[in-house]
Amino acid sequence: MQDFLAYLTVSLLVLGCAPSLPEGNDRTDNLSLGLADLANFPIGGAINEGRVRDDTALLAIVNEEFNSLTATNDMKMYSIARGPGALDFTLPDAFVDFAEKHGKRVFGHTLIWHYGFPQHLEDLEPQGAEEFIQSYIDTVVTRYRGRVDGWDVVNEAMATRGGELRETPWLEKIGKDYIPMAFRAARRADPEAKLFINDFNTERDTAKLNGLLHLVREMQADGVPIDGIGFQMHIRMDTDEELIGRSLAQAAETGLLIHLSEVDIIFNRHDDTQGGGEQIVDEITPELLEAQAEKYERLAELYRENVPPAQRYGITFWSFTDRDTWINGFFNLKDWPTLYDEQLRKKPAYDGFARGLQE
Ligand code: 9MR
Repeated sequence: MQDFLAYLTVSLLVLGCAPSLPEGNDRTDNLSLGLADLANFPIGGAINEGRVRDDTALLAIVNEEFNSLTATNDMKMYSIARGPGALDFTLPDAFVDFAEKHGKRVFGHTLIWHYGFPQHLEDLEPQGAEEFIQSYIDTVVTRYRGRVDGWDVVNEAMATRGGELRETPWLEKIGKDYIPMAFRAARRADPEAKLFINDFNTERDTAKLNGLLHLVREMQADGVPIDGIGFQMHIRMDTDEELIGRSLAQAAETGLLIHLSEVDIIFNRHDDTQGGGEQIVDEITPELLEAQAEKYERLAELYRENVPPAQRYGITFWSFTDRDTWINGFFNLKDWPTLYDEQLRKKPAYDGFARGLQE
């Protein structure tokens, strides 16, 4: 152990940095520094337990690089409220056990979302919908009390574009109150868990960000327990960097935690709808990979420049390999949005992001 510590100290001196090893992060088998070691805030990845269970290469990345994990789908309502019967905790239990076993912070995604609205709830009247939200959140959040550090309580509450609320079955049945109701239920079930509202395109759609921040400020004024704002941060190579910085700074003015919750960076375009991709880059080149590295570097810097240290909940990558990325299937594209290539080798993007954490 002495030798190991001496070696580690020398390595850190050689590298000119002195990161602290996150508690419980099982990195003692490898002396190279992972992203979580380089950052002074948590670095996370999104996975499903079933995907990583038997995939040693993916598991190695998880253990080397991240100290926080989000379930891609394992903790969604459609994975738990599968039918009219009792809730099914097979997938989330396996995920939380897995994350804990590997010493990672667990982030819960997501309690209330329009996508995958359970079919068996479609006929619920307002009262029944309210009761369902309260009891669903109570049961799920209580089950993982003290084990899940934070929750995306409501995901994508805002319309895809602009500043209005999204017309979801929850809004239709309950009205705007479904949002504070969900946060209050989550706080009652776990007073310590950090409660987030999470959305996409808010770094670049100013009207959407303003709408979201208006909602957040209303909640704060009404004493609704909200702790954080998630920027999914599915961005493109041409997403304006100044605008990203301003948006983060504006959100940070609320005093809440800021989570970059689902980061990836694409070369192509889409219209935010399933199958709505527009292939403008057919082939990846070293130049493009280098440009992407710079974008990842800048993103890490923008987070550090615009979010005060106490408000940095962390940066989480969404299906963080080009092999597993959701982008290609969802938008019907061929893209290269992540830090790892299809063979799970580090891309220049990885080094760029690592630089951005340290400068
Ligand atoms: O990556 C996720 C994909 O595997 C699922 O099929 C899909 C529907 O549950 O959700 C994807 O993740 C989304 C996340 O939960 C919310 N923000 C957008 C993400 C990409 O669609």
